[in-house]
Amino acid sequence: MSMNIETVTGRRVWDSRGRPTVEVDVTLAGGARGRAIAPAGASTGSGEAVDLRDRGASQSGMDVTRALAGIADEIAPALAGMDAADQAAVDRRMIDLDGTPNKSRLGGNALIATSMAVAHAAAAGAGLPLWRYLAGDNAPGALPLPEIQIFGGGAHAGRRIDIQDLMVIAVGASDFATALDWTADVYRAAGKLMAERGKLSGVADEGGFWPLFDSNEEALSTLLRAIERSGHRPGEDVAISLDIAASEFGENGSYRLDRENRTLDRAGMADMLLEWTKRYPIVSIEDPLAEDDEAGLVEFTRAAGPTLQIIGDDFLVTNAARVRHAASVGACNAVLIKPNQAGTLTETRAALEAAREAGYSAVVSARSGETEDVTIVHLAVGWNVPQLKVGSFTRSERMAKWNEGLRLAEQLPTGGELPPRASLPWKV
Ligand code: 2PG
Ligand code: MG
Repeated sequence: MSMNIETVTGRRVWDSRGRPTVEVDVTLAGGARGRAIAPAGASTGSGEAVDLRDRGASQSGMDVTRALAGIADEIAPALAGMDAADQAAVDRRMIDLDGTPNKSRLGGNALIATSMAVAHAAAAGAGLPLWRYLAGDNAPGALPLPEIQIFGGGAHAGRRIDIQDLMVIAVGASDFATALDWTADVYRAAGKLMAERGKLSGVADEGGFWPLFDSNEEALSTLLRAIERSGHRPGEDVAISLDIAASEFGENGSYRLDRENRTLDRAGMADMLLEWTKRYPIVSIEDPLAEDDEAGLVEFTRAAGPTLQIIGDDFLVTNAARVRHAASVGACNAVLIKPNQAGTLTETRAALEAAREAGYSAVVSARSGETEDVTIVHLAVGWNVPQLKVGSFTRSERMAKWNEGLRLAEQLPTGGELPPRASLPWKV
């Protein structure tokens, strides 16, 4: 069956925040089809591939007409006739066509939707599920350990609290389905606690409870209480992980905590987080300091790194060169892998390989603006990535991914088995 690309068609669809986004359909000469949708971030790193928006009157500037025009006028003709099985060549063609260092001309949204749709079409042409196609000659991995949000904050909740994601990781679960069961228990317990305290007020962008808290630490202590209430052992069964998303409120080594009406310097910020790791069962912290605070990240990693997972998101933006640099200076010990930060699957994969070479762990991640697209679950399994972050345990753009994991468990020779604990970077 011919794997040559015949058509590439963009379409305007809507994401979980009710904003327009880009969907791409790819057909191959042999008849196979692939489809993918670009997600969108709210707390974006400055080094990410640019999400091309019209900036006109339509949809408050968020419309994607220009990104779709680029697909129709330039990307589709350039990819026509290319071999969909040669992902690297397809992605290289789009990178060259765009011609900018940050994909600002054709848009990272146009490129990633196309790149993923090509992979889907190639997998369909090969008669394989995407995860199996991506694994190639490598043995398929285990399912990734879920990292699931209970409270949203920061840019995903009108900055109601400063820190962005308060999440749990079911570190004691033996399989994927059990990890989801335990998380559902914690989510419900957190909802009851909020209701009892008169603090239940809907959900934030990724489905975690809206954070009606008086301080950042109140959110943390409520999360601990919710784990206890759920009947699971804090730290042993279910641990806490945080995405501070510090670039949102920190610059030049200074961190403004609006909720608490105080400003911390780099050392003060690091001390606050280190203190929390002593008092709460925290196994992972993402973006503890801002993307411009490499010195702070190096110091923090030196202080906490041996027992804590420290993930670079805004700081590393799924970029292989940045990961290599971080490893050379000793900043972070894990990488968030978001395909749309890189802009193509080939570059996403390169960032993951750089992480592996550096001995860094990796977490495949969704964005705060998501859709029914479940490609990232296949990437995590096919590329053997040990962890997956897709937001909370409500809203179908999130549940679609967790549910896809349950389906993949049935296809994997290892069932729903999770990566061995020893392969993860924290001590519990
Ligand atoms: C993050 C993501 C997901 P956003 O910061 O890790 O929580 O948020 O997509 O807004 O960058
Ligand atoms: Mg983040």
